[in-house]
Amino acid sequence: MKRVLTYGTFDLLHYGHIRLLKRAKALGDYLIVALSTDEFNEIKGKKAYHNYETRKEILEAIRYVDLIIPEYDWDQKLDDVKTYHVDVVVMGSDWKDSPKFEYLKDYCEVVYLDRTENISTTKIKEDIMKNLK
Ligand code: C2G
Repeated sequence: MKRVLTYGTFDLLHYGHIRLLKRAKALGDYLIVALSTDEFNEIKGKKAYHNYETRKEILEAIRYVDLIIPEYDWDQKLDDVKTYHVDVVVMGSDWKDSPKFEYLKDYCEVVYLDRTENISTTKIKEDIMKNLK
């Protein structure tokens, strides 16, 4: 049983997120998503449209996702890898070579998958605002 772990806010779920989750699951047999809490989003400087419970409910409906745990701190990742016996941590390429992930390479595989172009939660919000004008 190869266990995969990924992190994120996953707000206003879009096909960039879905493609990340699909490819992450394809790297193993069991995908854990560490979902940023509302409090951690504040630390990240992100204001999600949906709160944690709603973002969790939406993610639970995605066939690739097997377990959702809270992400509440930058420094919980190594504990997560050990607690859940994670084999692979996967992130989009915007995180490539980030010290927030690279150190995990001593404990598990770390894989960066190409980020899907031309879609983001920010772009969705901006496009909606443009169409309202
Ligand atoms: N993503 C992607 N393509 C996009 C948008 C997002 O592949 N067009 C990926 C990101 O690279 C990330 C995941 O989808 O791996 C979730 O994206 P966000 O919710 O924006 O996550 P982020 O705020 O980067 O949180 O501790 C790590 C952080 O919690 C990561």
